[in-house]
Amino acid sequence: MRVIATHRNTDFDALASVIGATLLYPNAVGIVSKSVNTNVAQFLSTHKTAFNLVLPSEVDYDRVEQLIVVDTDQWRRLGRVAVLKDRENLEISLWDHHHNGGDIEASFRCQEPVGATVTLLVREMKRRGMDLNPLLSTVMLIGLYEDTGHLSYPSTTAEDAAAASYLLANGADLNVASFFLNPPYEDVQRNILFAMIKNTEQMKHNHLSIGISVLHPDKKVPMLAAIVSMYRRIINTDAVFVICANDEQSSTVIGRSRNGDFIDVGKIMRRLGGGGHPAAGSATCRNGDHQPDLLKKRLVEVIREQKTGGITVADLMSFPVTFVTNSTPMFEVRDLMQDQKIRGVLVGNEDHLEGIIVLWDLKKLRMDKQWNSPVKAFMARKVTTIPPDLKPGQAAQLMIRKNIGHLPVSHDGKIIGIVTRTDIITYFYDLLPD
Ligand SMILES: [Mn+2]
Repeated sequence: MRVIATHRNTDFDALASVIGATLLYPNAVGIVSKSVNTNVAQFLSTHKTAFNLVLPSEVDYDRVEQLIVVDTDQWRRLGRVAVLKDRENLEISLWDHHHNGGDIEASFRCQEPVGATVTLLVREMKRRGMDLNPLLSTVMLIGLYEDTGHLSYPSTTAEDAAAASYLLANGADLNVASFFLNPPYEDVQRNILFAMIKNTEQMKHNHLSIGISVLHPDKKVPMLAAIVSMYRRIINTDAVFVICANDEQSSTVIGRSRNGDFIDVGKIMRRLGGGGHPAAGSATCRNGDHQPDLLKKRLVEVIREQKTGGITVADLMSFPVTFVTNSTPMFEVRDLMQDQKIRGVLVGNEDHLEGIIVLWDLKKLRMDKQWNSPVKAFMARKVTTIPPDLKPGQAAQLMIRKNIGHLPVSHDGKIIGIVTRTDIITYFYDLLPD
């Protein structure tokens, strides 16, 4: 007997991968547990008879000779199917786009960092020249769109977009897809969103803002993960973590990050026994030593341990910085900008920043005699400075929010450099000279 299995709390990529695998492995039956995301449950309630799917309890595990695992590489996420863990002579194939360093040892392995597991299966379907029917194409497109945020998450690759194209060419229905991708919000979701916002505690870590909210809902909340994403956008922090008490026995933490390079949610969730991607993840913890409030303490500890390595503004900044005194006449400032090909000049000195004058400010001069006026008459006195360990993306956000193009870098009260829009653009578009 051949079976296909995936992780509990089954999302659409997992379900679509199970269904897709039933085509790649003829005679295989797909196992889908009862613990599935709400939109997956809604889909199954109307579509399950169209596919070769069974519940974990319906499988005779003694008769299983081949196991195909999709969308996870960890035994403990397979629920009941994990009874096969120590089975001898079990042939295992694995299809996954996560790299969670899991413990499933497979003789065949297709594990690559693409946006969705579906993409890896589509690659194989294309290779075999298979034609998909519109129903199957639709299911797989929903899985692909859900895991890539409609091809917008940073984890999305060109191959994901090509897979979407293939599924659309095979008749995937976008009306059906959007129905299951955007289930309507009802009172229960709105109330839980309000509770999340109300209970928010904010913390800072490495200049990043993080919101944490603990919830004790009286019953299971459908679409909680989607509400957490919305919550992050509303409170507009770099990351959020929502701890939700499920019942007496367990609590679930769901994390979402604005940018997985800043805060790797998947990494934090793995420390709590869960998993996920840099931008999204979750963990379910037994309450024993993890009552919701203790779990929160533990979560904060794990967050505090995270280092944000990699490039910082100290790597991008220009130095030494050009300073003028506050009595420098404006024509000298203008000439200095022209000679040095810079758009901003700081006023004061490295120990005492008095202001900044930028190219744009020169337009304020209406009369010729004003060119002899001191720079202090035209400079901006409120200057936003940044610490050297800020990430380039954070500096960019600050520039956008404040609509400024120069950020002096300050360390121990001393100005040690300056970051400009050009530095940021050069970095983000990889335009640095080799
Ligand atoms: Mn997935």
